[in-house]
Amino acid sequence: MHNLGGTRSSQQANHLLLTPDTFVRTTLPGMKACSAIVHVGPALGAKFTEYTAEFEARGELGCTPSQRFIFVIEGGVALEVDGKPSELSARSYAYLPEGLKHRVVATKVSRVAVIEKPYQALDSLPPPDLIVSNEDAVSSHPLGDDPSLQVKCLLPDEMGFDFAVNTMVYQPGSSLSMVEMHVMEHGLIMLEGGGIYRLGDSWYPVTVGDFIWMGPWCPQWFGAIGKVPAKYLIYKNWNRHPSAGL
Ligand code: UGY
Ligand code: MN
Repeated sequence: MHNLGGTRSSQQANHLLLTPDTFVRTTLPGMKACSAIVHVGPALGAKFTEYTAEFEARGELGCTPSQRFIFVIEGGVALEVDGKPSELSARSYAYLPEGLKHRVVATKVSRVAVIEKPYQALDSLPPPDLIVSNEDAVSSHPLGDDPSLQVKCLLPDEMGFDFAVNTMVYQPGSSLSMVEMHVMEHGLIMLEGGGIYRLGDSWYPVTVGDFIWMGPWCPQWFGAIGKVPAKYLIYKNWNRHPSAGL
């Protein structure tokens, strides 16, 4: 359905909304029986790359020169490090430090969010180690003093990590308490429900399956609408001086 050229997708100077009707699939080097919907990357000015990998059963991801974070949206994959496999089911995730040889092979038809970013080392600290976990094993905390907005930090609160990935769950009718404007950029995948996202000077209806990139200082606000909670997976650069890497 061409919808007469209409779409909710929008590309602006400091933000991007991508809706599934505009997704284009590609194959990245090393992928087998797997394709990537590249959501954002350096071509747009982002300092990270995020894509959804869609696997056939026994499909495989290629390798990356960067550190990598994977989150299983649907299905299941085997992560192999040093010949040892770990089974990752829905909501499982892994942090793979830069240079760690690994394989990600789907055990069934799967969708996996993939975030890759060149590591910004600190002289004072060694880089982080491999993490394999599941969102269900992480406890949540309210954002500010609002219990209707719960956050789970999937990576430890340690300076060694130069990015954070969180899930945020909004009960219907709840919202961010302020319009945020901050140095960090975001990559966001709507996992459940929907609502209204303010990005820059526009307000967008958003729903499960959408992707959003917010550039540094992009004004942002979200309110959950509907009968089910809204949930998203959100990346941000973190723990580094704003001038680092210049
Ligand atoms: O972590 C964050 O900056 C988060 N509160 N931003 C957002 O949800 N748009
Ligand atoms: Mn934010």
